[in-house]
Amino acid sequence: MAPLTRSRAAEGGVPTPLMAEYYAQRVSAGLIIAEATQICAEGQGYEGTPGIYTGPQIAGWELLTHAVHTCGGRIFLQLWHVGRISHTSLQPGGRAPVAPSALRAKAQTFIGGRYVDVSEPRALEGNEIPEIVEAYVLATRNALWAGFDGVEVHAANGYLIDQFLRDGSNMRTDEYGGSIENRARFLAEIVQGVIAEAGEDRVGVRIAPVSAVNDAHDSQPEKLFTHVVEVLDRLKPAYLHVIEGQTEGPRDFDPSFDFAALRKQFHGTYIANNGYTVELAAESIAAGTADLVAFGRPFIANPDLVERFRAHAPLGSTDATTLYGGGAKGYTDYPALSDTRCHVTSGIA
Ligand code: 8OZ
Repeated sequence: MAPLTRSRAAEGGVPTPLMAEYYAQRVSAGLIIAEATQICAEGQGYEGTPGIYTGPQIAGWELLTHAVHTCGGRIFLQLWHVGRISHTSLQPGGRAPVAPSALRAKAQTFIGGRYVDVSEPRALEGNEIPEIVEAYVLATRNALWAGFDGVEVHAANGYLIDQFLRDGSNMRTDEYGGSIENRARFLAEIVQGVIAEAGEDRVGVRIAPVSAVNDAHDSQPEKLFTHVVEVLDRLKPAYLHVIEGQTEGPRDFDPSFDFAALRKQFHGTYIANNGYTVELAAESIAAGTADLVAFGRPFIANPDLVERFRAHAPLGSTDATTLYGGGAKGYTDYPALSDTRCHVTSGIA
């Protein structure tokens, strides 16, 4: 199950028993990658997203991972810093969001149930960068403490790491900007630090080489991501998770990009994602163009997606009005075909 932002955390970015129930309903996925979760206060860009840097947040996650494990599941946490995809009203002290360079993204975020333009960011000082790398390491320690089986570094979708990678958002003249090697340094330092904390087999990395979401763009994406995957292959995370098209959009967003070549470059597990049908997933695994396929959006309305695939049963459709924020409606109330799911609420509510 791919990470899905649902914006239902409580005040202070604290995960709730309702979130535990939602994930416990979906344990038949095999491996769940939990929603993008900010590693520090500055890393938040949307209302209602959870964090993994305070005591109450860790306690909330602990209850959630316990529910998932009790029901027989496995769960990684996706570590997130939004960088410039934020708004002053979500930032500590109402300050500007941080980014590699002071370039405002042509993108929106949601606050108070409405979409608003993101704020103008300020460029990070060189000495602040190691502090953010350290925040990823501490977040990893917190995630393992809270019982997660591992962590996924979110390097996709135009957020902070992706902002460093791409020349459309990184104008730095220090060792974190300019050449492709320099732009990939931030990601490399984070993955190295996170692996040192958790071990190779408990770390994954997600990238979105052709996605233009959140104003992500690069003049040479193929060259950039060839280097990125070369670096990652050396660092040996357990898996590389690749959005092979436009995020939340078409698979064939950039048909010229050679994902098969990227897959061959990486010797660990390759998880393919974006717009797969069960048939295409089976074909890709048989052909060796993927080791695993992650499904995201179909899991929203189909907690028993795997069983439905197996039974060739029709899939339930998603209510677009309850995707972000709110409570149980459109979150934990989607039915399974047969009620064989693990019920955990009474024990933990
Ligand atoms: C949808 C809404 C808000 C954030 C991503 C974390 O695209 C997200 C996200 C998705 O990676």
